[in-house]
Amino acid sequence: MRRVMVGLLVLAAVLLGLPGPTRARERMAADPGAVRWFRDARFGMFLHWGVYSLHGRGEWVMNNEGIPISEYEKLPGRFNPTGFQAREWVSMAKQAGMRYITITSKHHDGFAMYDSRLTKYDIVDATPFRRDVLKELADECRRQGLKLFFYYSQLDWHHPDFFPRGGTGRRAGRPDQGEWARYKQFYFGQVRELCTRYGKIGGLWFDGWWDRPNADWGHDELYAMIHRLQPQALVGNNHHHAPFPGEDFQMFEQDLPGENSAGFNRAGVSDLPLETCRTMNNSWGYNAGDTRHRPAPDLIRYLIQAAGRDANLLLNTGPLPDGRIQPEHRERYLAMGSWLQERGEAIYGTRGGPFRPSRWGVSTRRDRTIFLHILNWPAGGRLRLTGLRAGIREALPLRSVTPIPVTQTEDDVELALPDSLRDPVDAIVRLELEQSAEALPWIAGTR
Ligand code: H79
Repeated sequence: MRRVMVGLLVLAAVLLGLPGPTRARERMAADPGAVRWFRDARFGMFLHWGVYSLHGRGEWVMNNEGIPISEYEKLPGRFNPTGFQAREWVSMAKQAGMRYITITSKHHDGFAMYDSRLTKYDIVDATPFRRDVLKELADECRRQGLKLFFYYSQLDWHHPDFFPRGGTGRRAGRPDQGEWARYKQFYFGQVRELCTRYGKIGGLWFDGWWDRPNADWGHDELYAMIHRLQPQALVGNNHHHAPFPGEDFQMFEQDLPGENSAGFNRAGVSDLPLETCRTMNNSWGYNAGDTRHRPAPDLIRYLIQAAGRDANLLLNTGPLPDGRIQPEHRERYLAMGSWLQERGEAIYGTRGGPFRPSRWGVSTRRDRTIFLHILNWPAGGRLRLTGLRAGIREALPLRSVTPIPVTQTEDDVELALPDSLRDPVDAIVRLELEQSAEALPWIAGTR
């Protein structure tokens, strides 16, 4: 009887179009297939590009140098990136082995890099260039099979209704008044534009929440709107806290998951898909004075370190004001691409583990294979691992059929690594197991 009643109630809810429990849940998360795609992708390109690029002193220049809106608003008139070609950017990302691109649709300066109908402060209405670069990128990504994510800054140093003011953007010269509700409507509207005008997108990447942690941002409603308009889009937010309800991935900035060298990565590591974003030098937006670019081998090892922690790497570049990618960055992306061309099978489509990251290196896994990424060569080439509760059929170098001597006892695995395997970037060993490696729990791995 009770079951019948419940059934009738559910039926009534469906007929009345009420958001029943399953529907509500559907709207709270991205499609599982898209989430799996994201986990498999492992490598993406981050692009910080805006009118700030003209100054060549990073994307925070307006705030850091106290440039008032009246001055800053002159920048768009000079923004004419005739060297921009979506095809070149996307081809380069592809050659780098990247599976997606995340680009700033609006950074903290409030300037929209797409044709927003909600403001004239955008690339089509306010620059001599007059082209919607997000549209061109979206079309090109579709053509070349990459996914496109939009970075969107919830923080806005330009909008008059971003009030009460937060911790930054206080020297923009705005009067001390404004209607938060109006700002909220504006920013929801811009997010809606991004979800309705560029075809299927990979997801949204929010930033700037931390400027006003106690403000009413309307996240539940915002995330539900995105999931309703774009069921395959993943939502992430760079708020540096444990994920909020409705977020589909957890991100880290300038740190591997679990580490906190930047000082603001105190949140623990959740069960959601993970992504860490990083700069090549020390700037997000183009910075002419920042010429200390990390060497390509370090960047490759960072990608491996991320994969070993089950995280994607979103590796940034700040394109030049004329639309070209800095040659130093292009070089490094391409070097990563050729490494991945050879060893991508130990990165793409894998999950981190089962061995916890350790001094010797990290591990990744897929099906019945564990890939050991040996980043620091063990003394005498003898690698000892403990705690693996699965039989090893065979140990092999990644691209060879010559077995590596392995002894396995109840608790110990010992590998005698041949010197020929030594590699200053990453020596990869395949452990072929008698069972699937995917269900194994994380293992401490070393004594
Ligand atoms: O878009 C790039 C940067 O412009 C933006 N996020 C990346 C992806 C960024 N904004 N700030 N930072 C990076 C670092 C500084 C964060 C701080 Fe705070 C904001 C320091 C003080 C306020 C949040 C709150 C972190 C510490 C306290």
